Amino acid sequence: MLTKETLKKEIEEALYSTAGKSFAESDLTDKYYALGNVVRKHTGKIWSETGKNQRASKAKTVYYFSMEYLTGKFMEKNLEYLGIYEVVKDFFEDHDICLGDLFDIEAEPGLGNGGLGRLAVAFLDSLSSMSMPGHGYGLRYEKGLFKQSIENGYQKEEPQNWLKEQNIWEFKRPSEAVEVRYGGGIQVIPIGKKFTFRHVDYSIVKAVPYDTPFIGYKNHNVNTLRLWSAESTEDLNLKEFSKGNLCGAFNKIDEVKSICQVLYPDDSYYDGKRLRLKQEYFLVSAGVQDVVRKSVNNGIPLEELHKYTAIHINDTHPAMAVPELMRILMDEYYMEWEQAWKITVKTCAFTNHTLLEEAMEKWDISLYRDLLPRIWQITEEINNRFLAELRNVHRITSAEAMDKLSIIHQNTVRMVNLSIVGSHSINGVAKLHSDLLKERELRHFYNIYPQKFNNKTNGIIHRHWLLSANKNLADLTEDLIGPGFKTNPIQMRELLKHSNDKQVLDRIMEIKHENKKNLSKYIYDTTGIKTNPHGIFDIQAKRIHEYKRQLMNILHVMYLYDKLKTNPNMDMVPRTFIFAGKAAPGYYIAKEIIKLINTVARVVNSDLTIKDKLKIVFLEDYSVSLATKMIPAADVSEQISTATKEASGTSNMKYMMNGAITLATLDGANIEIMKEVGENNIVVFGLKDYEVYDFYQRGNYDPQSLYFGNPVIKETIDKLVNGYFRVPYGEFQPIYDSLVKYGDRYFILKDFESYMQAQRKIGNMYRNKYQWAEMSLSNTACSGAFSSDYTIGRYANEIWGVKTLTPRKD
Ligand code: B1N
Repeated sequence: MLTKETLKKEIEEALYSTAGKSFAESDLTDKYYALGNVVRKHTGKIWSETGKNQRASKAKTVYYFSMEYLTGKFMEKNLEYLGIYEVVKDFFEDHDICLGDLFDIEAEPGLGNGGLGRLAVAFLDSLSSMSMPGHGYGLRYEKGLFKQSIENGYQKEEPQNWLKEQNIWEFKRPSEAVEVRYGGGIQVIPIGKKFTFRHVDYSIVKAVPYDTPFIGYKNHNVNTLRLWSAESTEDLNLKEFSKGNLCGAFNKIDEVKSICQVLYPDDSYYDGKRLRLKQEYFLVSAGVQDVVRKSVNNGIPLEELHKYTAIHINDTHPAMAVPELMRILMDEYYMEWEQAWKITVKTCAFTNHTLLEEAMEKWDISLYRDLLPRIWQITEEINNRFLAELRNVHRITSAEAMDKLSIIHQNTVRMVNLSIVGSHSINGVAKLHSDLLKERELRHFYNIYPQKFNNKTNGIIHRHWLLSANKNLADLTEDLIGPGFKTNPIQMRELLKHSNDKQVLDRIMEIKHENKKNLSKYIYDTTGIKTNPHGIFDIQAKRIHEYKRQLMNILHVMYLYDKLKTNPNMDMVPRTFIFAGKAAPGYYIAKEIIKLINTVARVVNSDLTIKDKLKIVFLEDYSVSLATKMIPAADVSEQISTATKEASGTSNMKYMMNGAITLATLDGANIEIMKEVGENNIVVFGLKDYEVYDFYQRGNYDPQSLYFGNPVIKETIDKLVNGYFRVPYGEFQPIYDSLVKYGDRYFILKDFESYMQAQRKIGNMYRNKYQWAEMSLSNTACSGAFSSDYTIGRYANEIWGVKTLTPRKD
């Protein structure tokens, strides 16, 4: 047990060693680093014990390969999970220091774009909190996702330099560096009747690991997130230097450094860039080499690798783990193809995160072959053998089926196909999404490998989104049903027993009101906009993407504004519509949508005639920290993607847990949210998945008839181009055209009427305070099912074969 007295001593010692200052001399930043060092020390021992325990048991271990990790800040979480939050808080309060100010000093590593990267962190959190041997591999990008600011309504991007100050949580491990090879050619060397392959003339990049401890929740278990960083090898410098070619030497160093310079800012979009391919192979090669080396060092026979090790491929970005493992087993351990292939397939598992065609990775053969000649050779051989299997085992004769299935197709390598062929499991991330994979997008694969397909609905860290982000709601929950839900969140259902207790319902509304006041203050401090916490806070915070339909949301706001203008005395619950989210820097229409939201906001917020009944806010630079402020303050959660487009969504679950009412299309995990909470506690609208597919198949969607046939729609949309918002002529023409001229790809006009109706329903429901509070309570109560602990339980059982390993205290 850490007492205040020992903590005082430890912080003082840490201050002397890290800052060379006494407590009295030190500033807040010094204290942050000192506290960080104390946490490091306490973590280190458990970390080392966890490692020893995992190695000694030889328990099956999963390695999660992901190009993205959205960790959020660590300090608060680490204190909480180590069980020392209260004593640290007391200590600093004695010195009139608020812990929140200390937490603010930490830079947030934005090493991900959105849901996919946050999910990876949720999984590491759950693995560690359930004492399962599971570790993450990723890249240590020097610049995370760009920092967003809004200037004159437009998004501006700046590099996000999270490593500018020292990162207290990482441990560099130079002695565990490995070499990654690019370019060159392959020599075939006959040995007797066989061949071996020798990679020659390649260039080497050194992959140096930086480890971050992932602490489990009060369970004496610490796993590892290992992020690789690129460094040039010394002899490379020396060779060029000795040739007197200084420039050349530096150019090469720059080229090497560029690999981990920056995270690609595209969410659900494939760009086909050479540097991205280099990054992906860097992660895969360093990671798989590390997995094999650890296994060999721990005395694991490689013939049985799959019994001890699982490799998880998070979307197709690390799909080259398949040929890379083949390469290592064959070229470095002299295994035969057949044996290496069996082991590889049994080791690897793959998650698909999207059906969007534009997100599918298809590498140009020439790029792939030139950069990774041996990986290309192996990929080609995998495909040849796969095509033979299709003909000889599965008796496939249809050219169409062969065409769909082939890994190599029209001069590209299709990474989804490679991932499926090379894995024993493929899963989608929500029930609808997994069904659509089986029935539609990947049906040809499902026909030959039905046993590989399964669903694993996403989850969220309830410890973060409830226990930490909404302490008052967590405390109320504990008062009502005891503390069991903290480690077994499904118990939150017991809250339902209190749905008719007016005192409880009053408390629920009070807590929400407090949270809204806090967000209101943040909004005022950062934007100068005054918002009314007595009205509805309606939030849509996520990446800006056409399929997520922020455009439909703002069009509805434009319609409401118009109604208020014609009738300023209209009886309406005051509403604040809050947006946040980044657009990919090259995604023109998404950036125009940001401009539109800010334009409408400027006009509406400054219009005194509507008497503060309507406010619009765009909060800049959305991040895990900002989400943590916003989500507990939401009355309404906008989850309005075009059906079939959002694979799962995860913010939908976070809002639900915080008692917001979801305004939802029947897409992704919204459907499962509805099943859990019941149809009366969610508001759904819009086209269903099969109706969307029906329009595609018949090709008969006609937005123009809706535009010309419905005066409300026409008048609203015309405001984009008729000067109403006083923007330069033509500013929003591309948005207008996307709806009226280019076929409205995301069915905004089709769903608009039913969306407006749903919004009206929300407004009416909010007037009945107890009815609303009861719905809110039901949402929180039923959200426990979406804890990532349960998701990880299912991955562990049904895919990886990983089990809880009781922590051992030495
Ligand atoms: O993954 C999340 C899901 O909840 C979301 O519905 C889904 O959109 C998201 C290429 C992606 N799918 N694909 C990506 C990200 C970056 C990139 O370069 C694709 N992100 C998702 C978690 O399952």
